[in-house]
Amino acid sequence: MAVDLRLPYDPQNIFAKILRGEIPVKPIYEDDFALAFPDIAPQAPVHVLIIPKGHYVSAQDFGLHASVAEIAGFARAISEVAAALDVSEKGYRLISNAGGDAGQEVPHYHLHLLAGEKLSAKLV
Ligand code: DGP
Repeated sequence: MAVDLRLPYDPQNIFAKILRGEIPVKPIYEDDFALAFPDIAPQAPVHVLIIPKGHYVSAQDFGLHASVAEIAGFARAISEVAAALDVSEKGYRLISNAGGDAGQEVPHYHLHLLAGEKLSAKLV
């Protein structure tokens, strides 16, 4: 079911469980602000999810309520992930679905990083 952005953060969402280590993932990158791991249903040869460690429902929630340090740390982490994946030269796409019309399914802010081929116009 698509995310209702009016609802408060649900600590039982799947990415909160991943952050608590209750669901195992293969980390691509991790620091104080972010965790990156492969998407379970990849839409491109490289499809990685980048999530902040703080509890924010969406890009909107994160942008309005995260601290400047969290926002800066997350921005840095995105580039660290691209470097770790070695995709910055050929290019990559970042997507964040926010709310029902965008088809957001998991109510913890995340970026999809897609790469590894010439990407078609619509993905994720
Ligand atoms: P979105 O529609 O933007 O909310 O994308 C959520 C993504 O999360 C979707 O591409 C599939 C992925 N996903 C859902 N559950 C899991 C999981 O348990 N593990 C991993 N690695 N990815 C998941």
